[in-house]
Amino acid sequence: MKAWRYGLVVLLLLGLFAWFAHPVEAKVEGMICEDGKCQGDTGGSGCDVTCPPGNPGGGGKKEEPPTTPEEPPQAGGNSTCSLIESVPTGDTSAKGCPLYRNKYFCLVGQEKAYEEFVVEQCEPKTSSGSPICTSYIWTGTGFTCNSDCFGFSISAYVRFPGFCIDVEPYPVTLVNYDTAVRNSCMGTSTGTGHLDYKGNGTPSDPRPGDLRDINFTLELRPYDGNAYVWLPKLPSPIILPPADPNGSMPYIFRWQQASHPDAGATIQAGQIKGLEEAPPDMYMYEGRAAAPYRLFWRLTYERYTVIEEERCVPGPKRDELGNTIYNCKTRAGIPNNDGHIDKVEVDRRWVSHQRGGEIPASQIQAPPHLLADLNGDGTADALWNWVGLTLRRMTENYFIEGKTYNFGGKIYWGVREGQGQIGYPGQAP
Ligand SMILES: [Ca+2]
Repeated sequence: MKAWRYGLVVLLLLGLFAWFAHPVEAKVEGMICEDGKCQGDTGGSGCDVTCPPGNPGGGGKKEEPPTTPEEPPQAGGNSTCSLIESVPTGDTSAKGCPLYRNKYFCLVGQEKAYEEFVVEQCEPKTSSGSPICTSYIWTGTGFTCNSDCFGFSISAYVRFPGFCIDVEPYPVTLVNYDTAVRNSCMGTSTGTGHLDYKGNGTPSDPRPGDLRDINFTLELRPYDGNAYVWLPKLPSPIILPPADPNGSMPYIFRWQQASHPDAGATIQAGQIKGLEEAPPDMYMYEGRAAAPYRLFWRLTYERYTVIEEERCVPGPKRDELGNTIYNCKTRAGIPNNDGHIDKVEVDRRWVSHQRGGEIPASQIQAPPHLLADLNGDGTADALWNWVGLTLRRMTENYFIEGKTYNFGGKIYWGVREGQGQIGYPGQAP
């Protein structure tokens, strides 16, 4: 094993130890708080008194993305690793969380290596000790989170939102020709499950503690706004910061090799639905793009609440020894105390409540290809949004042309030999 690999393993193990040793999952960034504390939640729920009131989503620590193509990693320096496989071991950690064996592909300079680490995936806990999402149902476009942790069952479905990679020239470019990609239109999505009423009473005759108008909302927000593009024969991934879709300069790169089968292009345009404008027998490079997302949850409801106030009520209070105590006057102007302070019901009404927070990606039971370990430390930092990818063709001046493509997270690109050719691909010379 080479020295840098020892270093990498030690670093990862140290990171894992720090992760196990500190209850980091107890602190969830971006809690929604009420009156400076979190409604109904206790330690381990992700709520604590340090979260600022009414300020969800702030303060999350940013993870460093993998080294960008412009700054290729040097041997002995930082490495880039990507999670390629995550398999449940069948065992659980000391904390009772399921253990997964994660396999990584790591790159340091020209050196390649596979690394394996066992990590745990815990769900955030509520005050009742249950995870926010008791179970997940993953579909091609999003997922359902079923929750039993609030004292009743409620589900919400959220789709992955759309995001755009603007491309030019597309779908065919030339060898050694300026080719452009740009990240724009990255969206946010929410999905809400609803219950009208939960409790022992009815909407017209409620009992104290009954809940109504319960909304459980999931929200997918961009992790940092960056999009990741992997293209064959190019330094990958290309990490694209968010751009203004109306004329912002894109990232420019050049292919050095035409998309022939001997260069790894094995699919022909005619086999790809939606690429009818390219010559059907032309071989295309196959790449992919995704954007990392964070998952947030929110529960809003009204609780039927007995409102009490301290009042002076007639008669004495008795203490533990049976003594009678008068400590207030029921009317102004009388010489002696004739009553005692006690809590008195003054009203019954519906009171709004809200709770929420982030479900860290490391605690989401998701298929491995959806878990984004952006810094290669063995812990997922985000969810990969593949399905929301739309490719938008740009004009040569980098304005949106109107033509779009959707290949479910894939990017097909044809690259022709450019010698002797003048003008843009697709145009007659
Ligand atoms: Ca990570």
